[in-house]
Amino acid sequence: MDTVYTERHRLRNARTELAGGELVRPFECPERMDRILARLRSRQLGDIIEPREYGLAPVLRVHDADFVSFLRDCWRDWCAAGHRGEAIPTTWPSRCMNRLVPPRDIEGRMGYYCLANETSISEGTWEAALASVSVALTGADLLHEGARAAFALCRPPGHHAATDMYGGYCFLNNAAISAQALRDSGAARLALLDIDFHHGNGTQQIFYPREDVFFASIHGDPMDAFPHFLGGADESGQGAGEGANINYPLPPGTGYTVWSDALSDALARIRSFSPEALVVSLGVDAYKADPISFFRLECEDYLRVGETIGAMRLPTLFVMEGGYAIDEIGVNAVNVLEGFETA
Ligand code: Q9C
Ligand code: ZN
Repeated sequence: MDTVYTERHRLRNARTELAGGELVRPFECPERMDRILARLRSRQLGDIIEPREYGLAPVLRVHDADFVSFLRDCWRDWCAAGHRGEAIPTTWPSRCMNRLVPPRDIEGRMGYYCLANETSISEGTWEAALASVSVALTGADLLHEGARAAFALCRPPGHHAATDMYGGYCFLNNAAISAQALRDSGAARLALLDIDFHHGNGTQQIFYPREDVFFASIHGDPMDAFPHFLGGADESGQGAGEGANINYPLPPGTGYTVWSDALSDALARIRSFSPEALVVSLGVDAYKADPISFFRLECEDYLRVGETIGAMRLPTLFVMEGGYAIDEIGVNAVNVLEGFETA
């Protein structure tokens, strides 16, 4: 299968992540792509192609217009306010404050639109996020043009980004935007499978009321893991979308035996939904050595993951999400793709 990729991800090169009360170098860093590219090339998986240009229209099919303007202008407005560090909010509309109006002031706007402030906004973040969307959309186009599968090597990732919230290293929801684009180009029903270690709260929120898009996520139990405030087993969709959402929250220490039972169950549910295509949010942070996660998948397990997904025989778009064990990120991501191709 072919991979869509652009060097423009390097425009996202934040210096700071708020972690354990310190500002550290972000786990979500440009080298992640270098490692995956090196593995793709050594395994000769297919061609690596540049994304096409799309503009904002497909983004605005999923995200709120003022949120998109906020992301576009945030770095300029933050600098204009005289701040010297990277843009990090300090106040939120928390549970006891319900004036839910985006403020004028940049500090207020950041708090309004931020779901988690480990994620600094830095110069070039918007340009990289928009380029990452173009990677996913080009992958969707490849499927639309008849490819059985494509790999959108997106960075920054997207699955935590909701209609009007950024955070968790995500700004624009690449998987959701490309799924919506597939719907708009004629696919009547679509499924999203999220195998990143973290719950895909953004993707779930975007499609929660919808009956045309099924969402399944396997992730660390939100009682124990980020993003903490969504991702429970009782979240099954809303209104017409009731029954089109399923979560598999799993406990610390979960290994492949239990994890793959959840995968099989999710795929059985997806099969009965009979989608025309599948979008996989491909995070590989369920790996045992991931520095911020607590599952115990082995490198070889990712081959089985790919085979199991491939056995669905659906046109499949893989969209890169998380994975922070740099030394194995290439092997793990490409193992999924190679497993898929042997299925
Ligand atoms: N102590 C993705 O994998 N903070 N995002 C975790 C751990 C945020 C992960 C804190 C993790 C975001 C795309
Ligand atoms: Zn993750």
